[in-house]
Amino acid sequence: MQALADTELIITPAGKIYHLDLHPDELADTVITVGDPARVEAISKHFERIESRTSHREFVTHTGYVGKKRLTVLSTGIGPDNIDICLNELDALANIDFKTRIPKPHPRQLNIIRLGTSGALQQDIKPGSLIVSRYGLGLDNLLHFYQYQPNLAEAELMDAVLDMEKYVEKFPVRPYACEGSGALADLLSAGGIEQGITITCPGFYAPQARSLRTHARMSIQTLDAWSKLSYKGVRLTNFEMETSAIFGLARLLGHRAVSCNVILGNRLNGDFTDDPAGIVERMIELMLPRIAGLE
Ligand code: R1P
Repeated sequence: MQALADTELIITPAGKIYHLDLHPDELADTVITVGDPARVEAISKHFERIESRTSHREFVTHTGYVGKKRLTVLSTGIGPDNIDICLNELDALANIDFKTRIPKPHPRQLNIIRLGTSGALQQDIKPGSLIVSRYGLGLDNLLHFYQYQPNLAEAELMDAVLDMEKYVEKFPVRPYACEGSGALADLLSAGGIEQGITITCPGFYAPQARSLRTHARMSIQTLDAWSKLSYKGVRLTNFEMETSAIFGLARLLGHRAVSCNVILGNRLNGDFTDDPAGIVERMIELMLPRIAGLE
């Protein structure tokens, strides 16, 4: 196999991957991703020991231990374009030899777990609720740039989307469906947390049906109509800006991924939490022991 060119795999003079500014040794097998750089510290303050701390652009990374479990927590910043960078660079750290610049013969599988915030797309999902994404529906286009072979569930979910398009207004862009890890979703959703289908949007305003001084092409009424979408008893639950891209790239690269989001607001009835920091902290306190217990 040919070595990857300097412009293909960019390694800094310090031997670190270009954007994340991490050395391969600084990566644990289980990676928690968050959007907000401040949430990295909110998670690593629960670590018993922190091995390394790195900060470059919006990418803040802490690696340390909860009990015997080594964890990396990384902020991705906002949006699927950053997920393209983060997932490819995490995989390069795990699976490319930085000396020879050649992919290693036996790839290492990472657990990639997003702990995020999100808007609800069902009337009955209240702010403060947790949703574990079982599937992603990407409106963000990222996976369209990759050669991607949908699995059976993804093909069937897309059939359900195409069926709905017969009577519900189409999304302004062609969606793609991505499946997360069922095993990780079951682990994080234990105790009755709902597993859902999560829409990933390429922006916060018009792509999430918000019109301040512009006019969004997709309305809340359209989203309300799409809330009838379901696949194998899993309904459309929420939207945010990273999950589908994480699921798609993780599957392409052979990693396991899941996404757990706390609901800040309900977009169908306008309810918004009065304690955003508190509900994020409660998600972290509930999820961290589950993640630390992963085999
Ligand atoms: C938008 O405010 C951001 O918040 C949500 C969205 O996905 C987007 O990244 O997630 P985080 O709180 O994890 O950033």
